[in-house]
Amino acid sequence: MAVLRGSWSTISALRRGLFCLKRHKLQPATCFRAFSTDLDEEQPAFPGSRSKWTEKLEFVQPDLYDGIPVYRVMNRKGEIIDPAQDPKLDEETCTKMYQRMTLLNTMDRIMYESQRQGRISFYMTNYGEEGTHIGSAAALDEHDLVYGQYREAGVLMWRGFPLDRFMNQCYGNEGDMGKGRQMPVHYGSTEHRFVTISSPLATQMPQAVGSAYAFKRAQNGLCVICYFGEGTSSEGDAHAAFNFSATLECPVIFFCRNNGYAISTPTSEQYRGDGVAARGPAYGIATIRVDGNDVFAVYNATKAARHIVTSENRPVLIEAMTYRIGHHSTSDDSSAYRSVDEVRHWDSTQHPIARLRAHMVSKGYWDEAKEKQWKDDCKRQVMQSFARAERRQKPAWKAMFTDVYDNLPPHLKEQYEYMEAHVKEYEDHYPVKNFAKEG
Ligand SMILES: Cc1ncc(C[n+]2csc(CCOP(=O)(O)OP(=O)(O)O)c2C)c(N)n1
Repeated sequence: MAVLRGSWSTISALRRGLFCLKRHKLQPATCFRAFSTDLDEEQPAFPGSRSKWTEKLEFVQPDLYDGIPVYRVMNRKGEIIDPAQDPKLDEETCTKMYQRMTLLNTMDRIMYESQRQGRISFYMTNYGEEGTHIGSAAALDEHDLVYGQYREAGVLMWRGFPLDRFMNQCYGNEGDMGKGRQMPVHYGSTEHRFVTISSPLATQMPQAVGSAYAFKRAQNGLCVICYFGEGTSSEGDAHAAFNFSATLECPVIFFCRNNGYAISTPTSEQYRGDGVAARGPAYGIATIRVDGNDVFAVYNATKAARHIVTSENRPVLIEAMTYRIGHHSTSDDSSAYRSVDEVRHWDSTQHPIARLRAHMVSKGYWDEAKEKQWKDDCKRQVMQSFARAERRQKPAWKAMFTDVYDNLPPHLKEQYEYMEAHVKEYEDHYPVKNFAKEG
């Protein structure tokens, strides 16, 4: 082998080659060629590239290819297109999927209305994206760690986070684990392996990679899933997370919900490339684009992704194409930037819930009678939970100070004493009876 000629430089080339061999699981011939001076003429040996020489002066054009295809299992009517792709989920699993998707939908309706009536300060609905939540959550191990953005309540719902805890958090009452210190929909639960939501976009992404690296070191066979919107993928932190996950070879699934809008900014104004998926290969990340309104396609893709990330210790990127049917949040009015017809189209022809229901009806898993009974039951559950949350007191104001540090620092102690005196003096001006006494 030409590369073995010479002395010291050869040995170091060999060591580099062996390292490269191990790292990239390459065959010796492929690997050593990269360090052979003789063969440099045939193939460039620059560190960090895998290309061939060319004498054509040509720019790589972004529209060279048709775009990454969208993987699907069902058509719009809920029919399986290729039987080999049917996940063959049993009646119980399909029913659980359908019930969680519709429960989420019902909770969204009631909470959205309650915000409009001034009962809670803020809310974000998940309309149209139910398939991305339930399909992915169902394919994970319940101990896998979830980092969400804010529009992934269905993942928590799949894991059994009770309705009362959703409501308590949105009401910021004394039953809220965060004691009212976060905005509504900023859920978190250690028990359900769901890291508390952070408002600043992409915060969760480098953090998810850090957790995945820890999982890799612990060799616990688990993975991390990190959800984010396509708008968030433009944040610097998203790029840092992608690159770190690939270079550190971390078991993390990046799950992008591409719902067409970052508040009022449509995807056509967010990027010029082939969506978010096209960035995956550029970072050395295995990537798939999937129909996010097809719960089975999301399930299959996430299951396969989980297998790759846990067995090979490397990241995977899933771009789930979907559509945000609701407004961005209760602070938004989407009729200002998109047409009612556009929304109606997605709602009436592409809805993930309707698609799953059509499939279940064809299998004999679901019918009109079950639908009616479940609808009533679902609404009753949500209304009862909502009424319970509304009746509960607000957390004790003292918890603002006492439930942060183990030992209260002097500057907070001073503020605490000031507030205590203030509330006492102006007791009649504050709704103190609505607040618990002790935190
Ligand atoms: C760092 C940062 N910049 C801006 C915002 C304001 N903001 C909140 S949500 C949002 C749009 C995010 O869009 P996307 O990631 O596509 O998620 P979607 O809301 O569509 O689910 C923006 C700009 C923020 N929360 N954090």
